Amino acid sequence: MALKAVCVLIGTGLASGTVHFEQESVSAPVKLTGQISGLAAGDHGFHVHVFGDNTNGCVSAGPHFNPNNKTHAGPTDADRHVGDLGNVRAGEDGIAHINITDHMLTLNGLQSIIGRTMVIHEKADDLGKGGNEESLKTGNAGARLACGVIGIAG
Ligand SMILES: [Cu+2]
Ligand SMILES: [Zn+2]
Repeated sequence: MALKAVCVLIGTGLASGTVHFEQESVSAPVKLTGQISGLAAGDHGFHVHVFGDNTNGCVSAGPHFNPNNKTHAGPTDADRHVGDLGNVRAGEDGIAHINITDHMLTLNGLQSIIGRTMVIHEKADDLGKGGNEESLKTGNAGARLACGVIGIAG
């Protein structure tokens, strides 16, 4: 039976959206679909952060989900944070359509992302190639525009 999850992202500004997650079997890749609106046109960093805590807004979600103690990178890199999904691109209408298949995320087991937080950022993620220390932690993606806790979906 497929595992399903959902995340509603909200913030203090205009950005908001919904992301659906589906995993066909326990070791299958995770498919993400949905959209985020209210964005500036262009690329925006998109990650799973470690804590499902939004008590002080998106800041409380902590750093990128990184159970294997790697440095920050892009979604196609072998060594990356589990939460590193790279960028999503908003069009001139301010909407980013999400259609990602990721082989490192999982909705089950010890490294499950359920109960953690999805964050959309102000700026593009440099995927660890920015040439400075921050690039290897956050990708220099800037402020957290909107976020939400990933929950089990029916
Ligand atoms: Cu992030
Ligand atoms: Zn990262």
